[in-house]
Amino acid sequence: MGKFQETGSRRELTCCKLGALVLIVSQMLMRITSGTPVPAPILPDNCTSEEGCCMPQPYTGKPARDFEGDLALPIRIRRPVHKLNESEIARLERGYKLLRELPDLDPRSLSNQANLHCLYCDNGIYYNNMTWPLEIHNHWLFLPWHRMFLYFHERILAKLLDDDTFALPYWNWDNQSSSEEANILPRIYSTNETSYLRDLNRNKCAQPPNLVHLNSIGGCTDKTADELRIENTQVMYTQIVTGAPTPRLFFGEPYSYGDSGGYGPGTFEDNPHGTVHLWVGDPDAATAFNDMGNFGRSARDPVFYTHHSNIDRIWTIWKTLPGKQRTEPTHADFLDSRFTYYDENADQVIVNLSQIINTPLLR
Ligand SMILES: [Cu+2]
Repeated sequence: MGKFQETGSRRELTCCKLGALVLIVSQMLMRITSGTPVPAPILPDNCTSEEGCCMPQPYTGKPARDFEGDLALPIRIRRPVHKLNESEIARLERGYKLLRELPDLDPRSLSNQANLHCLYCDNGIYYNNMTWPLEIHNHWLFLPWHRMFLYFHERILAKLLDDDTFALPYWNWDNQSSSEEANILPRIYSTNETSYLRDLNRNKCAQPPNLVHLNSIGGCTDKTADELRIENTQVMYTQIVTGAPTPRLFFGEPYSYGDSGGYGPGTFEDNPHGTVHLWVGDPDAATAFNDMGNFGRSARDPVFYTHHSNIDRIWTIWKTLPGKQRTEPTHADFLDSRFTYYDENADQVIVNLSQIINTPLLR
């Protein structure tokens, strides 16, 4: 099972440097020679998951169709989770209650959405004749794949709630204000024992009122709240502003059809995205750092979606920062990669990556 931040810019190669060099060179050669966008996998037929992440069989939905977007949908505005009002909280609770009540055979259930995320990372999908499994982390597909995963998660909740205005909230962990409770694990996701937003596998040191540690390597820290506010601000500034002035630095290394993934995360994917995952996961779980800290189970925790809602938001903000290169990659292997998801009706939909960066289309 893959752990967040197993690779990345912050990790020193302490052994096998020669082996790593050979691997990197062969990766670069593969990138030069492969050069085609990732085609849409056939779900669940392409599944090779050894972690039991395959989607329900047989597939009972309509034949997979190309995503078109629905311009008749209302524009949804995502709000900070610590500022939701009572009716918004009740709606969110009800949505996750309905989601958790879906049967195991429904590909929209919370556990099957987690399985879909698992499939796209933990060696779950091998294309015919390919040496490496498809991987959507640690390179430039990370941000767009997760944006669309969230899009369908939001649409599934909206359908269950019969409310097309439903929008996911975002966990505003980048906000270090001492007068707001933005940078703690959201209370509505953590403090009520009967809440449908809770998850039992979490780090005991990630409970409110402890502040998030954006430089976390998992587990606890003895830093004070003031120290954490300063360090968190520094992390945001170096990872999003000074350390990521180009698409390659922010999104990560190129990834084409058939490549081995996992060697080139962008600054943002690594930290704070990966560090927040690790901070929330339970270091003492049977599989250390479950649920949030492992690819295979992270999307079982409802906080995953509010965390990634903030990732999506910061991606949008990054594009507005000064500098002429704060744009999405323009290579066809990026723009024309295609992914298969399940929509709010449990039908398979194939999305072209260029649609994912077209936010008006996503409403
Ligand atoms: Cu992920």
